[in-house]
Amino acid sequence: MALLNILRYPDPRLHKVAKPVTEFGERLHQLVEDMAETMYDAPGVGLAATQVDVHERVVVIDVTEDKSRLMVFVNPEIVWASPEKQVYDEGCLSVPGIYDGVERPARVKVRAVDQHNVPFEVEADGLLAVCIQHEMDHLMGKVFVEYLSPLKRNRIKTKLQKEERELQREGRHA
Ligand code: GNR
Ligand code: NI
Repeated sequence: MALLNILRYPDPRLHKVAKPVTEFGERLHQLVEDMAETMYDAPGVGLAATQVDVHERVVVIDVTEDKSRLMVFVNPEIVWASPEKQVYDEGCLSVPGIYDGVERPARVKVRAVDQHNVPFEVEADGLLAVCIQHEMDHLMGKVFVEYLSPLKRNRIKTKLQKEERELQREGRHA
């Protein structure tokens, strides 16, 4: 059991592309456990391995109120996306304190395996559909602020860089 450090935008490591998982052993099981613990602690409704500086196709999601339904997606692929779109006010644990509207397909069908290499498919709508697409973007090195205008993105970058410098200062003095 361990809490993992979450990378903060604009860390360049958030733009690395994750590789497929090929080994379904103890190391993967530990990663999934630590990612779930980190997501629940944050708290967040999803976490991609990219955000904890592990560049493999692993995602955990739990969109329930009472944190009762952990979903583990290894090597996920979107096999269908609805032509209808929805706009959702997105946030990200790697972009703390920032929320803005992003338009994406309203429903998606995803194929993945779990941490034991057992295949499954889910058809998702609402927040789950948003979250799956948001997490799969992370695996491709994409952060949701890249859907916003360059002006908004630059303001966010400047704000977070300032906060990061402040955190570094506090850390040194602690
Ligand atoms: O916790 C999270 N909430 C959220 C809200 C709206 C749209 C997407 C998300 S995902 C986010 C956790 C996160 O950063 N996952 O990568
Ligand atoms: Ni995110």
